[in-house]
Amino acid sequence: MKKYSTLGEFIINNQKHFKGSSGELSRLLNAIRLAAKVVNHQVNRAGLVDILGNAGEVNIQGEEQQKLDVYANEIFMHTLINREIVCGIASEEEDDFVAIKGNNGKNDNKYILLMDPLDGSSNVDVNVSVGTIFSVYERITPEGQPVTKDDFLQKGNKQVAAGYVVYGTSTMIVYTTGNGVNGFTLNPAIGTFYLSHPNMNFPKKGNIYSINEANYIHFPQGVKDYLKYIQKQVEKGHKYTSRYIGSLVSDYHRNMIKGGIYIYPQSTNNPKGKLRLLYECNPMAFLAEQSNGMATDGYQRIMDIKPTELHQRVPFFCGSKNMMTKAAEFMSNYAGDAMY
Ligand code: AHM
Ligand code: MG
Repeated sequence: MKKYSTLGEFIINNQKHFKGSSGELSRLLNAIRLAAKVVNHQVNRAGLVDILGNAGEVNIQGEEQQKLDVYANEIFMHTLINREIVCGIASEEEDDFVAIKGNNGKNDNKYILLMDPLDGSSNVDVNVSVGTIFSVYERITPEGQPVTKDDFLQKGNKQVAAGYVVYGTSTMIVYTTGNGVNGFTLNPAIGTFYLSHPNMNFPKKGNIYSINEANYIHFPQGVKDYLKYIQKQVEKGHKYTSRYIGSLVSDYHRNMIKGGIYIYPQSTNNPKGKLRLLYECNPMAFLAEQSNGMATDGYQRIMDIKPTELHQRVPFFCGSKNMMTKAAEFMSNYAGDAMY
């Protein structure tokens, strides 16, 4: 691999590693790359809404403004549908999955895609990073037939590819096809993503914990005990620090680079947690496991959970192995509370 490869070059190069590859996955990743650039452009204009018009209003160019999460959903849906490269899409923004027919009325494509088109979108108003999360599976229904819900309710361990786009101080695509994790940074001047973070890995030892601690009183006892353990370690002089953006992609991205744990547990006010198994937790879990990290619901591996519904929520623990192992120890003391 050349040192400064672009995402386009990298995708083509990577295709060679898949025996008998038809190039379908490469085309799918290329479509995501394109949609990401379009959404990035719009996210960067978010600060101008007061000038160009608020969501639902008509701006001075006579265009109706849309909420950014609705816009991102439309861009990703249209890009993938127009290119006829997937047979079905499920999105956090849609009530049900969408089955896609090709021009011939059939669907011969083999992949389905699940996504959260703009995660953490409430952060847009305050100029904080947001992200797109995606997850790819091979269909289980025969090619040529319409997809069914079963195609989407596969365990995370069946994922073929997963990744995210982070629209931050720079815009990046980070993804895996099951062969490690690589990150690409957008050069906005020419609209090209360059391989900037090859072979990303969680540091062996993390020291950042990311959790919405305002909910402490509602947390399971295992989480409370783990947080107290960390704080006692700090008292003894160990260097732990708390960082919580409230934007999963950004919190995950920082923790993968610097080492840390992200926790969104079940709680008395959110008995199943908040995050969605299919659109958020499974893709992040695949990335974590491909980069020397771990992801569980506090007790079991996220990617082994059999989904029962599209918008299912699960508690989510994800990060560096040392912190995940310690958190699991505290959780296991209350394994009887495991039901959620
Ligand atoms: P969303 O899909 O409605 O944007 O919610 C998901 C977001 C995550 O990005 C973030 O980690 C979490 O919700 C923050 O939740 P909270 O504000 O309860 O801490
Ligand atoms: Mg979300």
